[in-house]
Amino acid sequence: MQQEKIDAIKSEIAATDAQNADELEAYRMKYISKKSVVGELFAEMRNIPNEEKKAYGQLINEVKVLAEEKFQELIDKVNNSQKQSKSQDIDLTLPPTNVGVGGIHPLTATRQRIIEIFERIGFNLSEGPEIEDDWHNFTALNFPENHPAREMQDTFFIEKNPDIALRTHTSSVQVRVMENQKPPIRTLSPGRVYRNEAISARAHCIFHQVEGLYVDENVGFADLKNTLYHFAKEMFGKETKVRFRPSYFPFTEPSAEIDISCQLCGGSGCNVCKGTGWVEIGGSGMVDPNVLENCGIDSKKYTGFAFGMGIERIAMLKYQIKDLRLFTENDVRFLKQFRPML
Ligand code: 2NL
Repeated sequence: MQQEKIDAIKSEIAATDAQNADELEAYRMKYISKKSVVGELFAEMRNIPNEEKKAYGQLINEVKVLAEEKFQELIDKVNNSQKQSKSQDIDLTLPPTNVGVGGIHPLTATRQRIIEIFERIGFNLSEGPEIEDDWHNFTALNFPENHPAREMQDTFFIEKNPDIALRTHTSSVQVRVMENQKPPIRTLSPGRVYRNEAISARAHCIFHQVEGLYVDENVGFADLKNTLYHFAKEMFGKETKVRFRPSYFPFTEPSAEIDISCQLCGGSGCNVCKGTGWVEIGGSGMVDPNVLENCGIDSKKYTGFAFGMGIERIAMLKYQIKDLRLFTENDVRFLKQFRPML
């Protein structure tokens, strides 16, 4: 009699299924809780004759274990099917989640701005090789045979052929332009340059330069000053003052260093300008007649001016960046700060 009842409950349990939390709860009420059919089997114990109690106890324990195992099985099943239906419920028409928009590297932004300023006053762009020969990097530019810049500590030469080197400035590009084009020439040469320097906050073996060259009839020093005056105000703001300081370069005569009023203190003196109120942004000068002749341009008919600036230096002044190494470390904490410049 009891045996039949127990077998019936066992097969009922085995046949039970659950699709969701409600059906799980119904199962729990029916087979697990105190008032469940299994609970009733335990309550029945007191009506069982003493000599049968042991066998009955074993039987109902089996039912209890079976009911609990099935319960766990059903819980797992419902959980899994919920996970699955979640992944099937993806709405492909929803807009994507924000994956984070990249920014423009400060050097790229600075280079683009410099190009924009000069393009508007008639300069085009020119490019040349980063691996140069001695002629384009030094000799055509009036560097004497024994000039210190040619020495090993400044230039990366190819050991087996010292006629080949990594360019130390983009003037080599402008030599190539003059060799291949006739005046008027108004060109801007941005690019990577290399010097054999110990890496520090202020020096790097790779950096970026932009050089400008203007060759035509009747180009004078006033044109040079006005062009760079215009550039400084466009780049750093209308309040910026410009100063030209006599200097020396092998390829220009006369030559001048270009200073602007300090961006940080406005000229009153601080530690960025070392109390002078001025910071250097580059060099310039009238192209030496020897250089024009070296490139096949008649120096009696044509004159020209040229200038060169470090892009890192301009970016450091504009954004108050204190260490040159930040440009190449690619630390996102640094790069993220330039995101709004998109
Ligand atoms: C500096 C100085 C300068 C030039 C670059 C140049 C190019 C040719 C002929 C003559 Cl093809 N000059 N470029 C002229 C004066 C200065 O750069 O301090 N650069 C970072």
